[in-house]
Amino acid sequence: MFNKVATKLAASTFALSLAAAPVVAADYGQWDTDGTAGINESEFRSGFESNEAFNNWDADNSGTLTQSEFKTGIGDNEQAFNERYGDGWFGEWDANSDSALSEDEYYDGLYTSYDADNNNVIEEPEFGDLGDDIGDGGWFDV
Ligand SMILES: [Ca+2]
Ligand SMILES: [Ca+2]
Ligand SMILES: [Ca+2]
Ligand SMILES: [Ca+2]
Repeated sequence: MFNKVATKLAASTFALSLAAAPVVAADYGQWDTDGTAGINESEFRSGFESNEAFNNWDADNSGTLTQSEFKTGIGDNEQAFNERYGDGWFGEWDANSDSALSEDEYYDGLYTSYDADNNNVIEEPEFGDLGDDIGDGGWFDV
């Protein structure tokens, strides 16, 4: 009797771990915190702010990122980054054209890039790329 219950428990634990296997889906749930469908800009910002890439790349701790700080920081991932966001991404994100990205410009640029259909919400399929970029081995994994 006890063995039977234990076996059943083990089986359901196994099933649960299989269901949890897609890491990106689990992350999406962590980012989508307010219960409304999709990730809005403030959820995106809270999710992204725990990522250290911006601070690490900002070598002189000025609070803004120049193109050369970015190039040094991103290293070998520069080409993949340009492919993801488009070759002119730096100029597009630099809303006030001072040749440096503030944190606001950086997050706005990222958010807009991942929101592929421009409806101001990042849905789960759009989150797929972000999950890759911010996860293990992605360029934000610094
Ligand atoms: Ca939400
Ligand atoms: Ca800087
Ligand atoms: Ca700027
Ligand atoms: Ca969208």
